[in-house]
Amino acid sequence: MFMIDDEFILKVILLGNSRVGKTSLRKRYMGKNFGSQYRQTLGVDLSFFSYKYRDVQNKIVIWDLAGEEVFKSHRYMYFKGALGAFLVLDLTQSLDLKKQVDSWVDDLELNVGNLEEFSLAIIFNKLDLVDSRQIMKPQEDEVLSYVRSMLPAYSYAVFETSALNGDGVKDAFEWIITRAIESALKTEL
Ligand SMILES: Nc1nc2c(ncn2[C@@H]2O[C@H](COP(=O)(O)OP(=O)(O)O)[C@@H](O)[C@H]2O)c(=O)[nH]1
Ligand SMILES: [Mg+2]
Repeated sequence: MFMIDDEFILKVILLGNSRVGKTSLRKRYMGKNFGSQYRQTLGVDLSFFSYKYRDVQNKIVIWDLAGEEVFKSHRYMYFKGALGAFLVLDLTQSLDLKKQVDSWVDDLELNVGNLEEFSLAIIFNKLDLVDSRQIMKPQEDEVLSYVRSMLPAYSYAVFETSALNGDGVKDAFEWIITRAIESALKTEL
């Protein structure tokens, strides 16, 4: 977290295997209404926008992996300073779900630790693909319980989203953004 001109600059990261929909979710949320800026650097796509919360203007930066190979050598940098993350999973892919979640939990443990100020939104994306859905509510609950058991200090929320039609996207981003701002306010005190 940084502060410039009385404005928090807050970092939120997108986690998840490739093709789960991270970039589509980011683009859907940014939409046209935001006057956002966008920059690509070191295999990471950065989106910036302002967000007003409790009369305070905040700058949010969303980090999005452009490719997994680059990620491996910049892992620490990717996580550094983030107050929240999305863990994006694909509702149409149940194969290796546990393994997938495990690898992201390992990364969080290693690079974030079990910090009370950290918020994790678990996103089940591609909700519009009803006929190919493979992950149902009970498995979503299992994923949440499992991640929470590994990293009990975080704040959690679970969302089902469609980057295609926008369902759930605004709720998920607003949750993580407001959580990050509250953590920043708390940390600052
Ligand atoms: N039907 C549907 N397709 C999606 C959704 N989100 C992403 N996709 C598609 O899944 C593929 C991978 O998406 P992308 O955002 O590039 O995934 P990333 O690698 O995690 O950034 C693309 O073909 C997207 O159009 C969604 O919610 N619904
Ligand atoms: Mg992407």
